[in-house]
Amino acid sequence: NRLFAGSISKMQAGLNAHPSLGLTYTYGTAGFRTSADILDPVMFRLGALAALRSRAQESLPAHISTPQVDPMGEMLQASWEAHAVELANCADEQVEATLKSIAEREGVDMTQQAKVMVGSDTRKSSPALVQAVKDGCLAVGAHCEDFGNLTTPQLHYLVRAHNDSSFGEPTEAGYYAKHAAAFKRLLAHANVSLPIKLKVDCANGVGAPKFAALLPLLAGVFEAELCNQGEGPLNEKCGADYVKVQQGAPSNMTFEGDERCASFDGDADRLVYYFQRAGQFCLLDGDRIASLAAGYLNELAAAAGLSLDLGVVQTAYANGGSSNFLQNEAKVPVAFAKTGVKHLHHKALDFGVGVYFEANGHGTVLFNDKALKTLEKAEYATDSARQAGAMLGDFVQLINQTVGDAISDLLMVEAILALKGMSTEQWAAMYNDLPNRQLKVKVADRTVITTTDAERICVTPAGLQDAINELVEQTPQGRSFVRPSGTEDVVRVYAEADTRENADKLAYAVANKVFELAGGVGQAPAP
Ligand code: G16
Repeated sequence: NRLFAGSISKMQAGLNAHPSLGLTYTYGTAGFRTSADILDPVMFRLGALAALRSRAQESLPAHISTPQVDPMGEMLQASWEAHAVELANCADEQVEATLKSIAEREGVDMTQQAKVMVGSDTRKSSPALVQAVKDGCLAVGAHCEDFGNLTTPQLHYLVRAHNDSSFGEPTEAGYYAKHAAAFKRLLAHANVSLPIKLKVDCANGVGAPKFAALLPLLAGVFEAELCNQGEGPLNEKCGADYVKVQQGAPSNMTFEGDERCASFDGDADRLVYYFQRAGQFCLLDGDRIASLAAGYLNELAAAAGLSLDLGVVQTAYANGGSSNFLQNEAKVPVAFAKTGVKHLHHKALDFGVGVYFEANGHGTVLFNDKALKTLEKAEYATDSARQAGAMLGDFVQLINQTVGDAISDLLMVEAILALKGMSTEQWAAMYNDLPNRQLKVKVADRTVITTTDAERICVTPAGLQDAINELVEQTPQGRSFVRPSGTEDVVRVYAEADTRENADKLAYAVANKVFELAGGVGQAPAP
């Protein structure tokens, strides 16, 4: 009467090798994020859960990265997040019963084949965590395929391609071939001198070797000089998050004049751009990428004579300058979602073409089924309309629609700039960013902060939102919000205003209110 008859000994052996540490794990914004040395039992259990998820989808492979799991290559479905939390936190003796109960609740047929695909990054902790996943799969009789080092979005691509052959070849080489071919088809319509040149900071992460592997396929069309290729620690003084939060260049990268540069983050799912204007560092973040993509895809749809219902999804972190530009100048509908690509992705599917980007550079463009059908069935009145329709089709191929992908997003940006004949300077001139500042506040228990309205309003602790309102009212073009991080043990504070000085002043005043009303620990925030 046991669920995993015949594999019981493997389950017990797995539990013996990956025993519970008696800790409590939370799923947060994007998976179980904590120190690698306490993740071993979680990865073992998630290996087993991914196998169940695969069986729930009639043997379609599921995957584990950090660790979001889903057979269509998208982020794990919300109900399964709850299962993951339940399984990660039960006692060793309860693991089997918990898996059985999840299988029953989800109607999983345990006689189905199961396949799990796993990838890893360049960190020293990866091999042991991958082994834990493999043991979890083995414990429930599932096949696990280890793809070695990959960027997070490459793994999402592989899972999707494995389950849907129309998406692409389910190999790493297939990923490069698909993206390179679509990029070159688009570039054939551009009137710019080739090759396009770019400097790319790879955050000392897995994006470095993976992007390098793509470059030979783009020879003559696109060249990139790579920095921070793994010689230093991951994300340290480099990478998209550092550049965005510090609003300055990464280390080990020098650039002059209007040279265009970009930064990936450690697992290459985020992308930001920058250059210098009169010696000043100029950031082009996720909001800029969204504005560029939304504007251009709308232009193409109009040229093709198609109505595709394009919209943009942003979070509270979106710069007020970008939201204002999109809504009032570009006349594009904007929806707001909570932080975390899983929330944006979901909301973006409400649009025919859903452009979603977090300001931190994490995002992509989704073409929903209705939009894809419109494209497929389109009848064009003129050759130029037909060409615009074909180019939209090439963007469908170029963009990794499973999840935000720094490599694919970079190619999308470069293609749009080339097709529009737009310089970095002109891209930056689309709208003006309001000066902004992000801070972190350490508190005893960050769950005392609760929010509503896509995290733009703070509900508890009592009095905090009133205090924020008062500070915002005193600040020209002021806006500020606070939210508990879902990946770090801190409260995040965002503020923007008419000037750098006012944005900093507002951010520190709000951070001090958080410290005072939400149980701050250590030193009060100070510039
Ligand atoms: C993850 C999520 C992002 C989110 C970020 C910060 O990024 O995937 O959607 O914006 O964490 O989240 P929080 O403010 O809750 O800590 P990444 O690049 O680490 O996967």
